[in-house]
Amino acid sequence: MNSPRTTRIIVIGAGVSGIATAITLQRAGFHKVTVLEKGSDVGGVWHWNHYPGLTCDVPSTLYQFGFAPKPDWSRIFAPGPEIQRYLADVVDEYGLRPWIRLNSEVVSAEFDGRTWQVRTGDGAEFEAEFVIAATGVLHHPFTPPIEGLDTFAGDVVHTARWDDDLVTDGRRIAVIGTGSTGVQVVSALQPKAARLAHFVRTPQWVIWAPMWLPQPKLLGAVLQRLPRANRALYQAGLQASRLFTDVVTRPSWRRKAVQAYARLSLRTQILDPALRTELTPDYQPLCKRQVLSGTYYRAVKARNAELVTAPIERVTANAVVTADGREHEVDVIVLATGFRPHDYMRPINLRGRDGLSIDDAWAKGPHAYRMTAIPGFPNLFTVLGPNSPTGSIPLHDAAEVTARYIVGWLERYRAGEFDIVEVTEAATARFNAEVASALGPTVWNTGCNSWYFTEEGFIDLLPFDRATMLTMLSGQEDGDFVLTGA
Ligand code: N01
Repeated sequence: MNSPRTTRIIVIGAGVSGIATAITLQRAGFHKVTVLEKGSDVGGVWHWNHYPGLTCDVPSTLYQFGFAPKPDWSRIFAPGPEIQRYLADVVDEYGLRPWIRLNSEVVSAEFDGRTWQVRTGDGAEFEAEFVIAATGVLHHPFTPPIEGLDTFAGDVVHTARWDDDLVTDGRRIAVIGTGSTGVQVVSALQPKAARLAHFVRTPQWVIWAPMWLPQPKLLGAVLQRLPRANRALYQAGLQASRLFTDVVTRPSWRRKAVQAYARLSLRTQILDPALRTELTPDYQPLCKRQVLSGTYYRAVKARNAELVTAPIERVTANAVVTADGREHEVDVIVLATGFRPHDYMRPINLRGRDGLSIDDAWAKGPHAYRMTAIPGFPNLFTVLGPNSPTGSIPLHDAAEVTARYIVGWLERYRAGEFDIVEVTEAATARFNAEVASALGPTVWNTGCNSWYFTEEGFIDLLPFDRATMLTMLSGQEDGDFVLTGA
């Protein structure tokens, strides 16, 4: 019997999906793995984001790896720094550090017909049989092209690149944007601001939730002593999360119930009719990525706060000017304006078979086979790539399931079954047609603008439940791929 082939693998990114991938590879006995990470530490979004008020609005029980459930979260909804620490701890616990090269931004990855040639910004070069892109979705901050923003004399900061030295207490603050981030940062900054103006272009439904609830210490202590119970709790959470998928993927009584709760959250907390009108969206709850907060409505009602719904016209040296002619004088502008989520892997000069660039391959928007394989890009896979279930299924779980699927291919390569694997256009088109049809009855398709939409107007999410995802990624269907060599 032949000895297993050496398999060199480059993983791009050491965030949630990169860590899940590296550990899945490690557990399958792959040891020639290099993880190239652009940031100065692991953690992905949890490394880059450290704005005031950063909290995970997904319960911690579901926002962790199945192979490393943490027994003792401080809160039901963990604060950002604790999640970042958890991710770093997992990396240490699994001894991954020697594989990870920090401050290493991949600038090009080219397939030469046999192997991938990968280069980082500092000029280092790597060769590998496989590349796995775990580059994340919410990675590139979006700065809106507001006239005069660059002439503002005070401080301008994007939430995803927060300056920890920035003083906000006692100052006049403008926060632009009302997604999950805007709502969290407004709640955190308002109490100590001199004044806070929240610029809301499109109001959001904000579901009331007690984000501050501690996880009982006793529970943490018990789960620490009983790892099996801890894993069982995680599994129970995963099973329970199926109910949430149904809420977003098709009309159901559960969707109606959550939407009624969203409306109730607004009605019971905002009693002033004028303010309530301004805060009432003209689309269904859950259509955009749902925002949860137990403090936002209180913050915008405060005496030092103002909700500004008139469109922003321009920024001057000391003010944000709105279309109604008002000049809102401020000292600090906080851009909670989100990300460019569909720029997967870009601006890497990514070139697949015969020099095909990812920009050309995706001229009509990002698309992949089952979230992970791209025609024209042999021996390359993505984790949390196009159509990832960022709106319905726990993220860590989706990353682990995808990583296991990829490892299935790599094991076959290692066993010498093929040299090159590439998904076909036909299989990718078929998968995308299935997705498009299943997106019809989703709540994301009920008439709102959101970051889920690509520029081409497609909803970049997975409209299936977890069971379907598991089936979809349970084994390789050779008929959907071209296998060559060996
Ligand atoms: O970004 P967003 P985010 N003038 O894209 C507004 C995850 N997350 O950073 O709706 C005025 O949702 C824009 O307005 P509009 C989560 O998945 C998770 O808040 O386009 N406003 C919108 O209000 C989330 O969904 C956690 O009209 C402008 C806002 O900016 C995702 O990150 C915590 C504008 C952008 O909202 C992104 O959330 C935080 C302009 N020119 C975030 N341009 C967890 O707890 C844009 N806007 C896990």
